[in-house]
This record gives sequence, C-alpha cells and structure tokens, in this order.
Amino acid sequence: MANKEKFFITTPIYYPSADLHIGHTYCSVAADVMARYKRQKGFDVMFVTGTDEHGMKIETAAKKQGLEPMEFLDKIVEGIFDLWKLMNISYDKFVRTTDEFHVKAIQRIFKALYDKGAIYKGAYKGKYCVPCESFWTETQLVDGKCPDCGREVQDAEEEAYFFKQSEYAERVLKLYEEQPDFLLPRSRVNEMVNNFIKPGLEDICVSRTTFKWGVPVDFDPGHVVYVWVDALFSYYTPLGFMSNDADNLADMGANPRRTMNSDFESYLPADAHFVGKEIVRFHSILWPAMLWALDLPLPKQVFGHGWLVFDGDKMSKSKGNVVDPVILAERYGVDALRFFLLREFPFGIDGNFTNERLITRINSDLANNLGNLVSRSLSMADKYEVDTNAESREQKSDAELVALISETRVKFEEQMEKFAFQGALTEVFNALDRANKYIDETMPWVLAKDEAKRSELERVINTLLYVIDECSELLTPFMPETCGKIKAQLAGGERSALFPRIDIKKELENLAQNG
Ligand code: ME8
Repeated sequence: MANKEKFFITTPIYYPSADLHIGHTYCSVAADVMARYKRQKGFDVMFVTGTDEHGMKIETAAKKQGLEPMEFLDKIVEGIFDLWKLMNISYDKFVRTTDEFHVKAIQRIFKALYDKGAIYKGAYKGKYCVPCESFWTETQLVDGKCPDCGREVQDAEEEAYFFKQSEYAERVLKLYEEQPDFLLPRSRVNEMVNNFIKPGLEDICVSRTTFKWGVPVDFDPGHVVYVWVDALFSYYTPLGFMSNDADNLADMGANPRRTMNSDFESYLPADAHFVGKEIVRFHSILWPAMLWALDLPLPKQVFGHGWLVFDGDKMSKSKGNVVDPVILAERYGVDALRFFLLREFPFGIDGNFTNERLITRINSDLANNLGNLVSRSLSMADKYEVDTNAESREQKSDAELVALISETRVKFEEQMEKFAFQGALTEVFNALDRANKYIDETMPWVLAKDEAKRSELERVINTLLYVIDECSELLTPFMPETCGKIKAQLAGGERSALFPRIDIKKELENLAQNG
C-alpha cells in the first residue's frame, strides 16, 4: 500500500439546505467514476465528499421549519448518505463541517493565517448574497444583483477579519500561465482573469458577526469564520490536517467512512477538485491564495464542470425546478442513470436534462447496443456449445477486433485522464457498435450449419466475448453493478437481460400524467 501512487479527488461539499438533486448527483457520479477508474489502475485513492453545514443560508432554512440547525441538518444529511449509497458513490471520507474535529481544525487554521499576517481585522461594508453566501462590492453587482445567481443582495456592514487576497493577484496569474492544466476547461481561466483578477483582486472578508451559525473565531468571540474558509479546508481536515489525536477520537457517527486514521496527511495535496462552474473562483483564486499563505502545495487540478439545466434554467433548490435522482434511479436503474449523466453531457459545459434524452440514451446505448450484444453473443455461445475459456479468448479472436480493442483502450484512457467522460464512453460504444456489425457480417448462424466452418464459428464467438469482456472492464467505473453482472454471465452465470427496452411514447405519457 505504502508504495502505491496516490490519487486524491474531491466533490464540493454540498449545502444541506434541502435534499440534493440530479445536479449534485452529476458531480458526485463523475468523481466516483474517476475514483473507481484510478483504483482499477492500481492507485491508492482518497475520495472526499461531505456537507457544508454552516452559514446564514442553513440557519435560515432551519428556522423556516421551526427547527434547531442541527436537527434540521441531521435529517437532510441522513438523506444524503442514503442517496450516495443508492448511487454507489464510493467515497472514502465524508466530512460534515459541524464535525467537532473539523471545527477545531478550522479554528487552528484561522489562527495560523492570522499569526502569519495573512488575516487582519478591519471593517466590512458591502453587499451580501444570502443564497450564495457571497460578499460583493458595488462594482461587482450586475444590475444591482448578485452576479452569480441574479438574486437580490442586501447591505452589510460590520467589524470583520479580512484575508489579504489582493496580494496574490500576480501569483495567481503566473499559476495559470505556468500550469495551463491547473484550471480546466481552459475557458474558465479567461473568466477568472477577466471577471476577477483584471478588475482588481480585493481582500476578502473572512469573518461575520451578524449571525452565529458558524465556526467561532476562538480568539475573538462574536466572530464566526466565513463559510468559504470553513468549506475549502474541509477537503483537508478529514485527512487529519491541523487536527490532533484527541480530535480524532471524536464521535463521527455510525457511518464507517467517517472515521479518521493517522497517516492521511500523506495524501495532500489534492489531485483533482471537481466543482460547478459558479464556484470555480473560490477554488482557483481564494483556495490557492490561502494555501500559499500557509506555505502548502496547491491542488494539481481544478475542473469546473457545467450545470445541468432544466428547460434552459439552472436547477436549484431555491427555485424548486429540481429533478430527483432517487425517482430516476428507482425507475430506470442506478447504472443507467450514472451512465446517462456522463455519456449525454460533455463534462465541461451545460447540458439540458430531459426525460426523453434519458430514455432515448438508455434504449440506444444500453438496451440496443450493449445489452443486445451481450445477450446475442452469450445465447449463441450457449446454443452452439462453443468453448469460451477466458484464457484462450484473446488468442482465438479476430485480429482486427483485438487491435480495435487495444486502440480503444488507449483512446479511452487519454480521455479519462482529461476528465472527458463523454469522449471516453464514445470510444467504448464505437467498439461495441463494431462488434454488433461483426455479428451481422460473420453470420454465426450460417457458420453453425456447416461443420467445416466450426473453427471459424469458434473464432467469431470468442471474438465477441473478448470484446464484451474488455469493454465491460472499461465500463466498470461507470456501471459497476452491470459490469459485475456481465462478468458473472461471461463466467457461466445465469443469463438475464441487462437493460430492457423502454417504450418511449408510453413512458413519456406516463411521466406526463404522474408529473
Ligand atoms: O456551492 N448542475 O454548495 P451547493 C450541475 N457548499 N451542478 C450543480 C447543479 C446543477 N444544476 N446545481 C448545483 C456549494 N450544482 C458549496 C461548495 S466546496 C468547498 C463548497 C453543483 O450545494 C454546484 O455547481 O450550492 C456546486 O459545484 C455543487 O453542486 C454544490 O453546490
């Protein structure tokens, strides 16, 4: 274990202000696929996710329901555990920012930044967007509203601590220049430079006194730490960063992935942070600056993915136009949903979610292409009693398809390393397509009628099983359960259809009737 190459990946820690929707699921599925892919390649993977539980937004949401914040949070977080279990999200650590070890670590981090002179006390005057938990200056507002979400902002003035973000403008620019892959897709770099750095990077207010639901600044009672400082360091605190053994013994609940070990700091820094495009600025400006202030190495990559939109509008808990992943997973299967999310939408740009697209994709790729290939090939192997011993499969296979598979594997990995999930899946499905055509071309049912063609028949069937086996290995990170079933069927297990074809017309009518 000690000598294995490490891979540390994170999702954003989600606001548990309401149940999570398909947009959050999208990011967690992507990170999970990457984590599974790296594990499959032999990496020692650390996959961190969690919940961002402080701030005015949570305080307000709890109050609305007449609950104490913690009561409110526990219920929603329980639902998030269930959602990730349902979706097969193989995270290694789940951090809640209300965890005692995290709170203590954040207090130490805040003090360390203060002691180093990176944080100073001043007075804050400006605008605040409650849903985004973001401060804005007048000049940053768009038509007087929050530039991120377009909602109303409110006046805010208070004594506050500031982080000297302004000092890092040059260094951030140099980072983007010297490490062109630090922030992906590359177009996000221009957004950061033009919207935030060129207009003048300002110091950022990192404490509040107007509400209490946050990590208290222990050396200045009355102040709580700004949620983004609290949240960004939550990537590192569950690995023991700025923690100590006493904190580690803190009760982290019944979830086994919420315990701490001692050598986790060796995973730092992160290899990849997957984040939605609207929070790229925190990850590619504030986060590097705070890490520099503490003389810590930077994450290797930040990937700002697009939004899933519904009828052109961003899904959002507060707008109420959300798609529930639990309903979709129960109706169509977890793997079908996982697959659809990454096959249908290029990870770096927005994608329009519709039920029609989901069903069409399941039918075309999973039922017709993959599912048909597996069932046709296995039933022919059974019917014609072909010896399909896995060890000899490759030698007995058609050279053209063996070469195609090795090319597919190379291209697949190139795409995966760039987090281009759609591109990676396209490679695999092109190969599956080719295998389906190969059946039509070779016509095994004709070969089976002629004893003289027996070895040809065996070659064809072996080739098909070889392609299925190899493609299912590549698809495993995307569809772990389905690929497990394919492996079992290839090994002689019981035959069953993987993805039944959906009657799209009827299904859309059903959905329209049932909302
Ligand atoms: O921003 N499509 O939390 P959050 C795609 N707590 N992604 C979406 C989406 C959609 N429709 N809606 C939301 C926060 N997301 C902070 C993060 S990290 C240190 C702190 C994504 O619950 C969104 O883009 O509002 C973001 O990356 C993530 O869900 C969490 O959003």
